[in-house]
Amino acid sequence: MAFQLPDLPYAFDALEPYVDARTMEIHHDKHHAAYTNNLNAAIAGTALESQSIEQILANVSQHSAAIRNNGGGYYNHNLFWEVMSPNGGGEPSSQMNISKAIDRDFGSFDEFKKQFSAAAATRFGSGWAWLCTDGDDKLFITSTPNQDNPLMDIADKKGTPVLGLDVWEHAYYLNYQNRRPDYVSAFFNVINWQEVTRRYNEANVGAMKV
Ligand code: MN3
Repeated sequence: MAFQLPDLPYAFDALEPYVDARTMEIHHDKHHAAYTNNLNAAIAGTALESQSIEQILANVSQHSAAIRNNGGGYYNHNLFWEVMSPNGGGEPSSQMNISKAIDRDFGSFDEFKKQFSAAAATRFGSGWAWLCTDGDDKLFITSTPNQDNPLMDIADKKGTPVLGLDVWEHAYYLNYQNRRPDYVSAFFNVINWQEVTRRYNEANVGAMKV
């Protein structure tokens, strides 16, 4: 069963003015499609065809560079589209577990925003910034190069991503050119906190402490 490119959950222009329609179209239809097709080509005829993407990433040190790069690219963009929404942005409702956990683990939403933005701004070259949970309810921020992510056994800090931000130039260059910090700031206007808290709850079943 080959991996499928998911449809975007909104129109290409739905996140304007924060993310422009042309960027969304190329990013989804070209970049994400290529990761998906290249992943399928890399696992064709192997036992990995019957594994989930999470299983493949958890043992990625045993696989080829093509599987690491394209498997990561496939998973990361699946998450990325879902953690943005035209109805998103602002701070998570204080009723959401993710809001309570952010206050507990970072002190305040503003402090979380500062640390996440710094992780995104300082990731050298191409990569991702992540808000993750460790499976024992705790949140942490990390970043990864290229299409790596914290599910991979080769990651410096391993965990389950609940929010991710693509800081490859292909994600922002048409609209923001070299101004990555402006793109990172704009991202906070489209974060889908309903989805982030859903992922946080799902990753901590049986371990929730908030
Ligand atoms: Mn990308």
